Amino acid sequence: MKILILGGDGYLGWPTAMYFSNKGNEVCVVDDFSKRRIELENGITPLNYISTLHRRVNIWNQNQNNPISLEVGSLLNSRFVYKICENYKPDTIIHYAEHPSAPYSMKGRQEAIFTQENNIIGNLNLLFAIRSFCPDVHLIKLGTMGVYGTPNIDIEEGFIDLEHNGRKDRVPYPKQPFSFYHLSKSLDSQNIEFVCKTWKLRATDLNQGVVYGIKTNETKLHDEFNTSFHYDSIFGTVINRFLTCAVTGNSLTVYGEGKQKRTFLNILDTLQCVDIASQNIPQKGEYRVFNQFTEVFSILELAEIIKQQSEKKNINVKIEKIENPRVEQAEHYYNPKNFNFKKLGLKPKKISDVILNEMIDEIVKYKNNFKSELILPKIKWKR
Ligand code: USQ
Repeated sequence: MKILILGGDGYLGWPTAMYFSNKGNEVCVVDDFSKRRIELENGITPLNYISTLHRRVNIWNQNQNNPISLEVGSLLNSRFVYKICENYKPDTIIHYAEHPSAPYSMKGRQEAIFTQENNIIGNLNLLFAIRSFCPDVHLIKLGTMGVYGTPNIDIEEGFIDLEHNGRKDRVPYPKQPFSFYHLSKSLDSQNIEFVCKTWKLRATDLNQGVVYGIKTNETKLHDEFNTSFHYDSIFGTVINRFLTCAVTGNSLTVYGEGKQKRTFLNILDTLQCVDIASQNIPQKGEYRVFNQFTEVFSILELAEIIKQQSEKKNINVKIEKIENPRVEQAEHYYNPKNFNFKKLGLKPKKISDVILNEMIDEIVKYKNNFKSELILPKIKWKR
């Protein structure tokens, strides 16, 4: 399969590129390095050592049978996107090239606009390029569970059957996003659904939960193949942050009472899900949504799991409740469904096993790079 991976320098993009290349696919990675620029602007560095994408690709190509190709450019540049689709003619496009941080998007006007422009207009450029140059391609776009919010009813996979005034219909599941970032992910999804109907494209939207993890089978092949592991309050996701705090002797920063619930999955399960999605190709004109997560916890439950598992390695952990910088429901019903991936054979990892067997030891290796000033959240949802 010819696979274009947009956002190939990212936390998920680079491991995905190696994973699919290792399976014998022809892979091309595309990135504009805008996440690295935001890191620089905000004084953020990942915990582990990260090579340039060029170097990672070079070393991969010297050591592995199947080379990866690399293109540098932004999805905001429509001519670049057209050229890539015209020249490469992919069978599958895995679209990770959207800004991933809810706190960044809530920092101010400029950051909100940048996030939405990059994510929505970049995606639109891609859709037009697909229509012109590769209309049969399978677009797999990374979405987020955060588009659903925390409604007081079960969360279905993208669509819900409704009965209203005696009539029935199947309609898109209501969106109640948590941030300008999550809003960008619902607007790009609507555009994709619309063009699948109108232009007869085919797409899978992966509404993914919060990812954790530091290693994949391929990152282990060479020191230069690390993927970026963030623990700061802008790019670090909660489990990665909590574990880094635990290992470095800092308190776990539970926002509010920690009763808010979220969905989670390990980075290896992200790879498995994207693989499963790529092998099960939708019909022309079909837009489908898979909820991509394996476990559900409240933030306090998560903190307790991390404390218990860390103590098995003789690491003492303190949990501290701090004022929640976000506006989110403090306590709520939460029952999201993930039948699609289960039906297609997903074999999930368990958070407690991954933490104990892998993550703690790996974070210990890099603990001297830890910068305590990156932990406390500085961006607030309300002024
Ligand atoms: N939280 C804490 N303490 C922390 C950090 C976070 O209590 O130190 C809480 C937050 O209040 C929130 C939850 O943990 O309720 C998750 O926060 P997060 O920063 O791990 O995740 P989030 O901002 O929701 O975004 C992350 C990724 C995003 C992805 C999303 C999936 O950055 O790209 O789309 O997870 S989801 O959350 O399902 O929408």
